[in-house]
Parts: sequence; structure tokens; C-alpha cells
Amino acid sequence: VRMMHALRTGFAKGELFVVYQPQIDLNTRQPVGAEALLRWQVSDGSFISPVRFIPIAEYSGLIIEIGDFVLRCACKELVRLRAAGHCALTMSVNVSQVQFRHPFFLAMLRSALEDSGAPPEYIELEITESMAMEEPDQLIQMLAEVKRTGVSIAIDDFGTGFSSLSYLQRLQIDRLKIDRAFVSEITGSARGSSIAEMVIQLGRNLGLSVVAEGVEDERQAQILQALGCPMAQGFLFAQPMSPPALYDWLREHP
Ligand code: G
Ligand code: G
Ligand code: MN
Ligand code: NA
Repeated sequence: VRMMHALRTGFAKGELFVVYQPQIDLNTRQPVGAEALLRWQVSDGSFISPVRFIPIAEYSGLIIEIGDFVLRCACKELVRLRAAGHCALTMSVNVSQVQFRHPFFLAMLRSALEDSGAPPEYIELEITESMAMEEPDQLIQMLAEVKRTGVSIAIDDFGTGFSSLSYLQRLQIDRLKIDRAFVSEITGSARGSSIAEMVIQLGRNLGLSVVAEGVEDERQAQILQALGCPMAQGFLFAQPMSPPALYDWLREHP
């Protein structure tokens, strides 16, 4: 309850902001997109992880406003990036289950797109695998509506809920993001790389784009590239960055 109050006042005071982590093409090593990630810096200067505060935001309902804020920041940043000449970059936004299921979510999405003038084809929403696996008719309907706006859908943390893959055929998904737990295992053994390998193959067979998350060293990047993984994101390439740092990074990585 204390944290809920702190989050509410912190959000009102502007303590929440969005950073952007580049995503790169593994073959050319050029940036192809960015993921918007929320940060909360409290008044003493320390950061509270979204792993801790997102559940509280969901529980309290604050996630609706906060999620809308992230979506709007990301849309505006995409427009600025394009104005600065970075016209090929996509923008990925994490969407919480609570936010996605809200009756006004589609209206908020359309409004964020319209107000910013962001091109929907360059915006991607990341939903978690657990959300996709529930697979009720409502979700199928929702995704169809999202797709009608022109926005794409990625499955975040893919591979962590591997009990049923049948939803992949029924839902309008565009991209799979290999969870970093599997990326960190690929340099170990053949067994360690088998899930990443399977996801890459699955993406290829289903015509889905694949991004490996949490790539921290060159060996991981090379193995992923050899396995045919088209895209990656991780500390090896770039940390999540504030907009000014992102523009500097992009200038150095054309
Ligand atoms: O950026 P970091 O690694 O600290 O993020 C930790 C977790 O918080 C990740 O699972 C990420 O998806 C989630 N997260 C980060 N930003 C957002 C956001 O804007 N909305 C939601 N729903 N989750 C986010
Ligand atoms: O669950 P999601 O994919 O949204 O989580 C993204 C989070 O992963 C971000 O909070 C980001 O800070 C974190 N992240 C990005 N790259 C790396 C990495 O190379 N290693 C680790 N450990 N975390 C990373
Ligand atoms: Mn994500
Ligand atoms: Na993830």
C-alpha cells in the first residue's frame, strides 16, 4: 500500500520516464528498432525496477494511466526519430495484461497514434506468452482489432510457457522474442541452444520475425546468427537509453 501511494505520487511528480533499447539486425549489425522500457527514479536518486512496481500498478489500476503514458512517449519518440532521419526503426511497447484487457485500450491506442502522428506499421505491442496462451475468443478479437490499426504484435519472453503452441496458429502474431533465459544458455551445450534453435526454426516456418533478447556477449551473437536468428537486443549492442543517448548511439551506429 505504501508503494502504491509512492507510485501514484511519483507518477504525478514526473518520476516515471521511458528509456529505449536498440534492436539490431544480427547480419548487418545495424539498428532496426527500439524497445520502450519504463523507469522509475525516486527522489533519493535510486531506481525501482518495473519488475517490482508494474504488479502494483496493475493491482491498483494505475497501469492504465502509466501504460498510456508509455505508449504516448513511445509514439512521440518514434515520430522524433523519423524526423531525425531514422526512418527504418520500429518501436516496441510492452503492454500489461490488465491494460490490454481494459475496455478503452483500443481507443487509447488509436488516440496515441492519432495525436502523435506515429505510423502504426512501425509500432509493435509486446504481450506476454501467458496472455497469449489463455487464448479466449476475446483475445482473438482484440488482436484482430489491434491489427486493423496497422500495429504489430510480438510475444515477449517467448519459450517460458512452452506447454501449448497451438495458440500461435490462431492468433495474429508477427514476432517472437526469445526469452533471455534461453539466450544465456546457448553458449553452454548443444542442449542449451536447443530451445533458441527451435524458436528460430518455428519463426521461420510460421513466417514470424524473431528477436533474441538479453544478448550479452559476442559468442552468443555469433551462435544466434549461425542459427539464423535475424534480430537481437541486449547489453552487447546497447543498454536501454534516454532519448539523447539513443540519438548519439544511432549516430555512431548508422
Ligand atoms: O527494463 P527492465 O529489464 O528493468 O524491465 C523488467 C520488466 O519490466 C520486463 O519484463 C519488462 O517487460 C517490464 N517492463 C518494462 N517497461 C514496461 C512497460 O512500460 N510496461 C509494462 N507492462 N512492462 C514493462
Ligand atoms: O521482458 P522484457 O523483454 O520486456 O524485458 C526487457 C528487459 O531486459 C529490460 O528491462 C532490459 O533492461 C533488460 N535487458 C536488456 N538487455 C539485457 C541483457 O543483455 N541482459 C540482461 N540481463 N537484461 C537485459
Ligand atoms: Mn519486452
Ligand atoms: Na522478455
